[in-house]
Amino acid sequence: MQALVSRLTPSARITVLTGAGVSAASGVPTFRGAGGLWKNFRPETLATAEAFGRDPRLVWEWYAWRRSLIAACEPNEAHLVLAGWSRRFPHFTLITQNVDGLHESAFAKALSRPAGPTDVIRLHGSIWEVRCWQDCDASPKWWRDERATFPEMPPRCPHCGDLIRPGVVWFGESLDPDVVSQAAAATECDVFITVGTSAVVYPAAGFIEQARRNGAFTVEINPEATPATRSVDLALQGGAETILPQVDKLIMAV
Ligand code: BJW
Repeated sequence: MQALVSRLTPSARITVLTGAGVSAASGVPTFRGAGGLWKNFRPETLATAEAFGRDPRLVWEWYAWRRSLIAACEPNEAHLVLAGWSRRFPHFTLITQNVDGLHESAFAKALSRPAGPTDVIRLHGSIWEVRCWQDCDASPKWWRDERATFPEMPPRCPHCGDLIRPGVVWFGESLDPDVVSQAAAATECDVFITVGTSAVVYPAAGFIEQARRNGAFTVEINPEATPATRSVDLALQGGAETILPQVDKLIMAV
């Protein structure tokens, strides 16, 4: 751990990539592994555009269930430490695959201000945003809608009356190219820490290797081994909510 702490200096360019594991201690289920969502639900029936086209009601019921579950969750110590680092380190970038909004809530809680658009690079969108399924001209590209349940299922676009869809990135869909560019630029860093991701979903998983090629000291924080474990410079085995506060405490003591 000291090998990491000694590199977390005010001049260091620090990038953190998070996945579902960072929210596990908040009560948000992960996708893979024991208790993961994909144990009970098949991704291809719920997290693809084809699935939505086939059965939008089923897909929306799953997202409405997850919205209610996440609405009852609070950011944990891992989210709060990372929000604190964004203030402590001048060259800090946070990239997340998570759609739950808990990093943003942690900014509000730890820094007493809402998260700005550059505070969190969200690769896979947000569960709290929606889009018109037809991308109708009258509607914005996406908008926030934080209702956990909708009076009509599946919910409809207030502008054209067609369906709306969750504002997340499903399998087979392209990520927002601007967002990918921002994340790729952040792999030009001195320290790259991957936290709570199984490192199997691309392009996110590729950023770890990209950072290593760019000369970063790479670190993984995860209770389980992943495909990235053997290639990182340092693998810290444990929960993000335990390890990150430990690292933070050591930084304070320096
Ligand atoms: C803890 C913990 C604790 C537990 N503390 N840790 C290159 C190679 C191969 C395939 C591809 C490739 N490029 C693209 C692909 C295809 C595909 C892909 O990657 N497939 C692989 C699965 C094989 N990628 C895509 O389709 C992407 N699109 C794309 O690349 O567009 C270009 C393109 C277009 C057309 C064709 C091909 C390419 C889009 C990916 C979108 C992913 N979407 C989801 C759903 C989001 C919406 C929603 O939430 O409903 O995103 S899937 C799901 O996986 C979600 C997550 O963000 C993502 C990653 O999961 P994550 O975060 O890693 O979670 P888990 O559950 O997997 O892992 C949790 C980890 O936490 C575990 O390791 C635990 O041990 C750990 N943990 N407790 C710390 N307390």
